[in-house]
Amino acid sequence: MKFLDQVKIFVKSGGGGNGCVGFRREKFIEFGGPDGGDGGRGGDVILEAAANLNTLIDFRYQQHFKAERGHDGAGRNMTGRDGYDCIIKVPVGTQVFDESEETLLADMVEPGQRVVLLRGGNGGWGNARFKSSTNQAPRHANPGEAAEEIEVWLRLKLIADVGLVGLPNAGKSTFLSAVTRARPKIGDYPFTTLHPNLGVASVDGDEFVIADIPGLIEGAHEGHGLGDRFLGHIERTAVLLHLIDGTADDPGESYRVVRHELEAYGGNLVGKPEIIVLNKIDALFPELTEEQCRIVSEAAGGRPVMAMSSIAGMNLTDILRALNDFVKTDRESRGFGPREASNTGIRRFEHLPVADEDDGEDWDEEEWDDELVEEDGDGEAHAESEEEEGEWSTPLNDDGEWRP
Ligand SMILES: Nc1nc2c(ncn2[C@@H]2O[C@H](COP(=O)(O)OP(=O)(O)OP(=O)(O)O)[C@@H](O)[C@H]2O)c(=O)[nH]1
Ligand SMILES: [Mg+2]
Repeated sequence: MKFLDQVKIFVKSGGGGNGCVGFRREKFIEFGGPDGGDGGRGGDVILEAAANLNTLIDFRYQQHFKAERGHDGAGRNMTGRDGYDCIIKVPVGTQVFDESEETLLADMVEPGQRVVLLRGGNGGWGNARFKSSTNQAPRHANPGEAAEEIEVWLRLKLIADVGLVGLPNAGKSTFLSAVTRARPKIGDYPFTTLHPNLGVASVDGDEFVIADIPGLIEGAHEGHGLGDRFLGHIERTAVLLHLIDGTADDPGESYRVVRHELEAYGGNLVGKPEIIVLNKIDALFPELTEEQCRIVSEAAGGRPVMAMSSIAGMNLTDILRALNDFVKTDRESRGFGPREASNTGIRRFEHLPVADEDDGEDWDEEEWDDELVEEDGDGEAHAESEEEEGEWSTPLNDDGEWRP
């Protein structure tokens, strides 16, 4: 299918942090009791519908998304920090399917809508939780809940913002290929384009989707040429870009023919904003360009006519800007914010840069060391005996260093 943009991504939630087995040890305090803290919760994987994204292009560069693991608990009843969520921004209109591509898991229709795709694992309990009257020194802590991982398909149905109309050979496909990365077929014969093409253009940091459809000829509404059945693809666009071949003998007539077909089609196409552009001016002397523009303008009831050349790259930016103004106004009237270039869309974690996965060791070891030395003085806080050290964890190792 032409209009479907789809990608497969791998997502993994954060596992829970492990509970800690620890005992309170202080000079002159006997039987300090268990004080191992719980592990933190792992981060969720969350999808968020972003109004300022258009395409799934970002997912070409990154397909693996992982939330952060919960940090392990520690001695002195310290609970491990929760892992950060992984928030994946997708364009509004994205559907999420499971690996088989059949079951719909989520439908992202509202800007700002959030769906939790995977939940992070719970943290394990530390040994302080297991203390009871019959077991006052439990040497057992729970491990954190395991992470979940799945592969899902993201599917986006593109909706065009700008529709290209004009007679065959007006240069619609050439324009699309000049301002977007789309590579439609181009030829100097009518009806080169047999099915619609889409491309994403960007100007001044904004992006919009342009649809190139087969050319219209007189009687298209009666089925002449390829007919007007492709006009349905541009019914929901914000603006039409009407291209006219500047080398035509009577560009005014070209304009009228296409307008007439749009009228006959209905669907409020004639009521849409229209930008009229005389194309191929690289092949014309300046005086002739002016003359042709005047003729088209007259046919269009005195409306302004712009001039450009897709092949020579003349005035393309001006035209994109003019289109962008209409697209932005239309989007604002529908409650969407302005669009931005999409490659800024993915943020793995909302608050912090990504911690290196799994080990959970992002604290400053020296800082911890100082504190411990101060309170514990001579480094008494060691495991009770050599054999026990292997079995359970204590916040300090033999050298009195912090060991999570
Ligand atoms: N000199 C000149 N030729 C152009 C320009 N733009 C398009 N052409 C030529 O015009 C011819 C038709 O271009 P297309 O882009 O295929 O026209 P189209 O409107 O898509 O035509 P259909 O798909 O048949 O409706 C090609 O030979 C292009 O090279 C231009 O700016 N200057
Ligand atoms: Mg074409």
